[in-house]
Amino acid sequence: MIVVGDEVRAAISAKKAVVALESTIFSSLGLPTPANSEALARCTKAVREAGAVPALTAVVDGVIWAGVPDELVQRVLGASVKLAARDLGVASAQRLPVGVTTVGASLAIADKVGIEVFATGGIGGVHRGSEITGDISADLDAIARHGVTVVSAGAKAFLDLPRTLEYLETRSVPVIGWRTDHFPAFYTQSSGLEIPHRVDDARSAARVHVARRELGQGGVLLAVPIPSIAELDAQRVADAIEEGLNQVDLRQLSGPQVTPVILAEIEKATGGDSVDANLALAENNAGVAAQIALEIAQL
Ligand code: PSU
Ligand code: MN
Repeated sequence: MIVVGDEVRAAISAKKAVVALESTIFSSLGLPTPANSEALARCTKAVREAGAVPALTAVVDGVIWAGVPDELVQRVLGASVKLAARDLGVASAQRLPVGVTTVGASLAIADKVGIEVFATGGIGGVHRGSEITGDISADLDAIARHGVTVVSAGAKAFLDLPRTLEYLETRSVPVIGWRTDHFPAFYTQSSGLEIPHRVDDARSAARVHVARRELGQGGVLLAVPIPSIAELDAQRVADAIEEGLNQVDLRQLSGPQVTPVILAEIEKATGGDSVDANLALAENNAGVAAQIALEIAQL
């Protein structure tokens, strides 16, 4: 069963701006405690200050929430079961006590309840070595399928970014730079990879969203670089990623176990700076998403 939180339901029916949020990033799988709850607080504040309503998605006691009520948020923050879109129906039918949503799961929920803008830190994508493992995040197909504008600082830093962009092209997902011509690299502003489109303000992003909706096409990936003040050193990040990927190899990890382990290694290797950067970019994305949601509401 899907339930829309009271405030979110009122906002949707009044055609006001709403921004959906995934919950994996706010759980221990995405960020260490207490950075995870700080991230949620900063993201929801950024959405509200821009004048929109945040809709946190998660599953609690088998209920699929769009707009988790305050009294359930602590349970979501403490969750350790990650739910992709394919897991939602099972989690609901089997009354899973608590699970956090990926980008893809969150988009499925948002689309179902009529939320058109979503924010996160970084999306999943094509993993390095995918030609062997076949590991391509279901987030990419979810963006293609659901008519939601996805605001992120690109994809997770340790992915195969060129192949991720190729895959998005294959699935007809427009990748649009926010005030940039290059795909961001999560912890750094640019991967050096060119992307085909750019917008320089929220109104322009909203117009693209509406044009796609008229065409009956799916979602858009809006790639927003990390604020320059929060950017990490590219070489340091590359070294840290190397370290994380080694761990994954050594421990022979695969599937959903990969991300949490690599993120933890990057945190270790950067002395915690990666966490600060992650919070800054997520907060920034939430604010940009809220501005776009407001513009869409006005068009
Ligand atoms: N980006 C991060 N940390 C994360 C994720 C993304 O920096 O934890 C999460 C998001 O919820 C995303 C998911 O949707 O990982 C993708 O997981 P997978 O690669 O297993 O599809
Ligand atoms: Mn995967």
